Amino acid sequence: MIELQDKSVLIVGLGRSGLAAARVAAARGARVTVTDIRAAETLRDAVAKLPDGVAQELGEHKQETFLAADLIVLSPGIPRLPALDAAAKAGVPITGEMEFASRLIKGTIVAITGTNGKSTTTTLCGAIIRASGYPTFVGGNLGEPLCEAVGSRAAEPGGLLVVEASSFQLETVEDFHPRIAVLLNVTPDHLDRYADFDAYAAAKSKIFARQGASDFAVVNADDAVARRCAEGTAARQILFSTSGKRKDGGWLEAEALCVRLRGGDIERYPTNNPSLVGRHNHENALAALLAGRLAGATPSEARRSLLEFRALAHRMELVAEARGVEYYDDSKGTNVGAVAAALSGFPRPVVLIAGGRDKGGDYAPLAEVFARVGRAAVLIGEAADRIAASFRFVMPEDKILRARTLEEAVEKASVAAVRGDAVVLSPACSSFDMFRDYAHRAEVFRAAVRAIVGDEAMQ
Ligand code: UMA
Ligand code: ADP
Repeated sequence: MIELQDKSVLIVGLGRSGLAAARVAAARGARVTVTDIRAAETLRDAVAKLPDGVAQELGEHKQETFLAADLIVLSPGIPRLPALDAAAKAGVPITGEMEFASRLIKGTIVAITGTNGKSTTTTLCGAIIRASGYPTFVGGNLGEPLCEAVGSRAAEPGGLLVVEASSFQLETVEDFHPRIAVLLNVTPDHLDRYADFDAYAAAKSKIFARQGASDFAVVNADDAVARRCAEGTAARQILFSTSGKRKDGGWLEAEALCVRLRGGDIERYPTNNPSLVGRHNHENALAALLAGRLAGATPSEARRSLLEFRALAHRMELVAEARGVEYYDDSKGTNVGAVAAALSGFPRPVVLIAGGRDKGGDYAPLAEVFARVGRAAVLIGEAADRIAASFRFVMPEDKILRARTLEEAVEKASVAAVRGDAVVLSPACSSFDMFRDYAHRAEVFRAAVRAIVGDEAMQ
């Protein structure tokens, strides 16, 4: 447990993480300052929620404030800043919001990372554990920062915290110690933040850094990079696979997700939940089942939670059907691996709406999958040229369309689609060139679809 009384704590970023961290630090007697690059006018809502006595430096980051702090707590989205480099050089301790929270938590942590599937797996695993009767917190990168759990029953001994951990959050971990750490997959993403793919994978590997021999590392045996990331872990490895039969861990049979732990009986779970279709969702379900069972959930509650699970919003969500064309919102498909997984095995020809802010990855693996299911593509945003350059190898030029806005893209996609097709927004990019975030992008998509198909065709 860290001592914060009378310490000078600087919180960088006043989004969800910064606000929660400021509250926690202030409640423990720290002298808290928050700094955010955005101007005060745009931060009014967050400022109103700050506890009394928290100092604010908004619209700028002042180096002298960084140098004067006893501890700096970063929001995950904060990039490398000159003021941070200076503080690090001067020996000021710097940590991230998730690590900061974990130093104030005594409950058992189940942490889940991977390039894709984190939110689905975290939500399902959280439901399985909660249904089994433990005081449970479910959050992290999923939305509710881990600081929100501090002081709750879940954070006390006997409680469980199911935490989605992003690479950004894992960059700064030191004492963060999951009893169960899950690594789903590692494919290129966020290459605009990391020097290269190895640096990104190294951040993911940090989920295992503090684990010991009595902990568990749940790892996707089918993903060579994930296996490599877990190589050095001191924890007991529990592997799962959707491509091969295993004798222990997790695997897939014709009609069942199979789990066998520590030489026990084979448990069989159903695969027929329509919200968990596709090989990638079977991976997520196996990981959630293994982590949940290792954390103490019962097989009957695990089975029930698996059957009751409903897909999260903006993950291949059917939003409308009109004239035999289905419209899907997969706005959360923000990298090549996610979109490739969503499209591979897709049962209809796809008119894909993709593009946005480029993250420096290679679109060729997406083009390869798209070649099998693609009817046409409508490209938007800053990445349009790079995606077009890859798609040209698999699709005639006149099937690769451009649009200046998402509304225009939906119009063009609707014209290109024929009965039996699907129009899918699955951008393979982040949204920040045109939208606030992926949820805003989804909202605009839904409104644009509604404008074309009418209210009665919406789901
Ligand atoms: N800011 C500065 N200085 C800078 C840059 C940004 O002050 O140089 C400020 C911004 O003006 C803003 C604040 O920092 O006010 C935002 O901080 P943040 O980006 O860390 O956002 P939070 O609201 O704290 O949300 C974060 C996660 N965001 C990111 O990692 C980018 C959320 O994940 C997470 O749900 C939340 O913490 C709670 O844990 C979102 C995300 O996009 C969903 N994650 C990435 C992903 O999934 O790919 C990693
Ligand atoms: P994350 O939280 O890691 O972004 P989500 O569970 O929100 O993951 O899923 C985001 C998108 O990634 C989904 O719409 C789906 O297309 C794809 N996806 C989900 N699970 C996997 C997986 N295990 N492997 C590859 N892609 C996946």
